[in-house]
Amino acid sequence: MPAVDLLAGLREIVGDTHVVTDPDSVAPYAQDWTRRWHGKPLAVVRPATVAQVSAVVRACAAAGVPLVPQGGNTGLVGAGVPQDGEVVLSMARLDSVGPLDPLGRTLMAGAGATLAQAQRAARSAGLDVGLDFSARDTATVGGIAATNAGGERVMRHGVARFRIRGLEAVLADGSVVRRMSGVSKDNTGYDLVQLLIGSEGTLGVITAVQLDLIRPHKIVGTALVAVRSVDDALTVLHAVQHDFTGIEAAEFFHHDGLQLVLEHERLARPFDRPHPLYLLFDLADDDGRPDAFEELTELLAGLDCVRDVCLVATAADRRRLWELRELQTEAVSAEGIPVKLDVALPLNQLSLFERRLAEVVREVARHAVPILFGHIAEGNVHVNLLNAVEEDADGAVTEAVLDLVASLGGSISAEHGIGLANRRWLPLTRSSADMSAMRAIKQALDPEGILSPGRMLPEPSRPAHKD
Ligand code: 2HG
Ligand code: ZN
Repeated sequence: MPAVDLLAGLREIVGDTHVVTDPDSVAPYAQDWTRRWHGKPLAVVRPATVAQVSAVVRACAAAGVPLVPQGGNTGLVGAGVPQDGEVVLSMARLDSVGPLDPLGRTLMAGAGATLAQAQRAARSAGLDVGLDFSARDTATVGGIAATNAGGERVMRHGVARFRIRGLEAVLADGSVVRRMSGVSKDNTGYDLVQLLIGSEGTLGVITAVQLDLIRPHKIVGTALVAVRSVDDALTVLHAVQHDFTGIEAAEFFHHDGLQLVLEHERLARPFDRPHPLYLLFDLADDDGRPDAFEELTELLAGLDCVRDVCLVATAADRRRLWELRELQTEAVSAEGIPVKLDVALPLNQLSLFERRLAEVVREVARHAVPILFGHIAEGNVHVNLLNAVEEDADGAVTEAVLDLVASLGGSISAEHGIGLANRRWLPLTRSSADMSAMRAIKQALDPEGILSPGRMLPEPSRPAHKD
């Protein structure tokens, strides 16, 4: 089918104004915000209902034109960015939030609802989503499900797949699967919900999500602890976890990352003098100890490896400390396009990884400036390498770092996914048996390769664009 016929068909399904082809309006959908991933889509299509999504998928499949679902476009691995000639299926208009079931503790949300919208709805009922990260105002619930996103609350409440009870999705043939009974025990056949979570748009288009809400604990305080090394940060975390049950989030960043945030965001420095590394954590009121704040102050003061502490309780002060961590991504991007890697190491390999990383980077990209930060409780390090994009043109820098990660028993993709960025490196930590099973799943659910071809798995054959 010629492209003009497909566009006419798509206009009939979603209405003229929701098939976008003029370059200025297409631009925000065609590139990710790091500016590393971009393509020239045939069109951006914005359906408003699951029936429209299904009809769009059918029309694209009939025309042999691949499509890529897109949520808030906050992904970092090119999974939701179009390649040339693809249709972008924007989920933005499927943004309903609710209903919320307070008894079963679930919240329905359309794929295009933002995380912040879902959080507000849950909090208005005294509950919470149990997921949080800095892109909350833009990242969508569908994107979170499709990428199995992580973030800051994972140590307590798990990654997205633990926070999702059910979902609705359109498969490559346009059929709709809906698993949203809300029943938390359901062993009826293969778990398609869990299969679709983290499939990055390659197995189906997630149109709605049923979130599994948590009962939040009150946060007693937030601590920023200055230490010398990642090992010291782990020692502090371990000591706090020994004495308190409710550690909600544990993050780390280095001096150079903090420096970038302070410069770019014009924020006040947290301590009079610089320190090599910072541990940031929230303490929740699980134990119901009335003096928890004072007890934590005392505990931290008694630890030899602690060089300085800032412990705060008010919402404004807590926000101020969290900004030092959450704004690292933007501060790095303001410096230039980084090589971005998202890895996880066993905790006992974390300090060795940091040491070896410095050597490896010096060897392969002499001018690179590594900025490391992340979610320390899961050993999840966001490796941002500034001044390394050129040296990484053929993947040499990425390969060197990911080889190191694999040799230390880590994960080459902790929470950002595979997308286009990491597909080449999958065999580093996935056996040929793994790869064959994944390919078989893709082949069974999307035999024509219509959904996000080339993401996740290297693409064996791509359907030709018939125009
Ligand atoms: C975060 O934890 C995000 O802030 C982004 O996962 C990480 O920019 C990054 O590398
Ligand atoms: Zn992260």
